[in-house]
Amino acid sequence: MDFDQRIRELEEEIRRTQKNKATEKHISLLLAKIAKLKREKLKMELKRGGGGGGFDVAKTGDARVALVGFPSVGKSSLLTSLTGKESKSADYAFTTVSVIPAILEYKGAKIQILDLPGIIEDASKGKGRGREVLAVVRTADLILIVVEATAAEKQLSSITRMLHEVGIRLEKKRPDVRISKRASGPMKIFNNSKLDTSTIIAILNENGIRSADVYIGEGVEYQDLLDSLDDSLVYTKSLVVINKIDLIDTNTLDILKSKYPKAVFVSNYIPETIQILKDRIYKEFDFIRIYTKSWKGEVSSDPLILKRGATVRDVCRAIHRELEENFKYAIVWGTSAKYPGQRVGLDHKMDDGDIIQIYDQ
Ligand SMILES: Nc1nc2c(ncn2[C@@H]2O[C@H](COP(=O)(O)OP(=O)(O)O)[C@@H](O)[C@H]2O)c(=O)[nH]1
Ligand SMILES: [Mg+2]
Repeated sequence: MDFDQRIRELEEEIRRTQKNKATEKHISLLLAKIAKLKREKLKMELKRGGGGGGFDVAKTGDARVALVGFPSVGKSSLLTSLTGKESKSADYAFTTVSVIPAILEYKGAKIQILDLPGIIEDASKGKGRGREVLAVVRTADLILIVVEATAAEKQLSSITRMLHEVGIRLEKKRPDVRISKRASGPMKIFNNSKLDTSTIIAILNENGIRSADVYIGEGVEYQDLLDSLDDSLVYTKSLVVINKIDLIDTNTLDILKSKYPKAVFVSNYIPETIQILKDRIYKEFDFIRIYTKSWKGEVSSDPLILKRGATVRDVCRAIHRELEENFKYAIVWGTSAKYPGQRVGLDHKMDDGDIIQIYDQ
């Protein structure tokens, strides 16, 4: 089947349809059909594009960051600035395209950074090796969208559109929709949104769901409902990095800063900006550092890196599988302890910078 053709036809039908209350259901159904086709198309292409060619890189470290942007925006230079590793940008720009991994060590965390070949316009439609690049981007915990200060707006909108096309949702929480399928019986819809319940049922039917308990949260839109039916979507944090600020004047920089208050403004030639970028990357993960103390009383200088909210149980798991099973108690120093040297159990929540001594059987 020609997916693109079918999608275009449906999109054309939507354009032709008057938008009002009476046609809302019809349009939503067309959208559902489009979403389904795009999903099938993406699955097929990911299968085709997956594997080989230097694109599979083992995940190492505490988190993975992908550098995404057009060619020549300075991704490889950024990799070098952040990690000290040469990415031989010129070499592979013209010959092989591959993924270059390097480790950024910051505050004890080891963050894997992937330098990817620049994605060109319409990479999401399969041009160049864009599809494979985007397949790797899907595996990242954080996406750095790198654009040039001189073309920030244009590049940003085009990159975000491409990421959306390949099923990557940026900075967005999963929609507040819960569906538990049942073997038989009628649809039970708990609808707290403004959406029309019969349209919701029609969309679910269109996706092969005929019997289920469905909860739709407040503020859910049709696109959210469609997204919630799509298990190929990934929800990934992102950070916009506006590079080469050395090429623009301070006025232009100020305008950009007010336009993109959350973006990080950098230049590979201004080390302070790279330092700020390292810090912003680290903060995105909300890591906490836990120092272990041996029974001899020596505190490790190399912290364990865990997610905020981690408990003593998570600390045990990070050290050794069996430690949790043989756990007796732990002693904690730091802000999570009521007093220095508090004795705690597996469910005790740790804080950044805490020291822990674990006693097992
Ligand atoms: N002026 C300026 N040039 C840069 C900066 N970063 C990279 N470049 C230059 O931009 C070109 C492309 O850089 P490269 O890192 O290979 O880009 P990539 O294709 O995105 O990996 C090279 O000539 C770099 O020297 C920067 O911060 N400022
Ligand atoms: Mg490069």
